[in-house]
Amino acid sequence: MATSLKNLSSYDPEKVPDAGKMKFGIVVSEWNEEITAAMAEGAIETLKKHGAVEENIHLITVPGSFELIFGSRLLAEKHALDAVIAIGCIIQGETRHFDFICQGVTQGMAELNLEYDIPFIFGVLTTQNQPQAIDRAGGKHGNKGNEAAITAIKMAGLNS
Ligand code: DLZ
Repeated sequence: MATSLKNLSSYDPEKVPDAGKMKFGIVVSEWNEEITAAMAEGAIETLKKHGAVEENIHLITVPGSFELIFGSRLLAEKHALDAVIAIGCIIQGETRHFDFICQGVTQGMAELNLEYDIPFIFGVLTTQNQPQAIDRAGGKHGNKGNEAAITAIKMAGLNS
C-alpha cells in the first residue's frame, strides 16, 4: 500500500473505477466564488473524464461553507446518489470565525458520512490567505476539485 501520495492531482488513472453509471451530487459554496468555481469546474471535468454523464451530475450552490452540510444532505435525500462532493474555500480572517466555520463544516461533513450509506467528500480549502487558495484551485498545487472528484469515484467504487 502506497503511503507517499501527497497530491491526488498526479494520480494513476488506471486505478480509478469507471464512473459511467455513477450519480454524483456537487455542492458549491459561493463564498470566495472565483476559487470554488474553479474547483467545481475541475471536479466536473474529472468526473466526465472518467465516464460520468452530465445528467448524473447534480450541482447546487449554497451561500457559504457552513451551508455545505445542509446542501449535501439535501442532495442525498433528493437523488439516488453514489457520492456527494462538497466544495468550499475558507480563508483565515482577523477573527476566530475561521476556526468555528472550519470546525463546524468538518464535523458536519463527518457526521453525514456516518449517517448515510454514501460517501460525502470534503473538498474544502482552509487557507491562511487567497494566494494559497489560488495555488490549490488550478495553480501550483493542482486543483483540489479534481482531487475531490477522484476521491468520490474511488469511494463510490468501493460501495458498488
Ligand atoms: C462568515 C464567513 C466568513 C467570515 N468567511 C467565510 C469563508 O472564508 N469561506 C466561506 O465559505 N464562508 C465564510 N463565511 C460564511 C459562512 O460559511 C456562512 O455562510 C455564514 O456564517 C452563514 O451561516
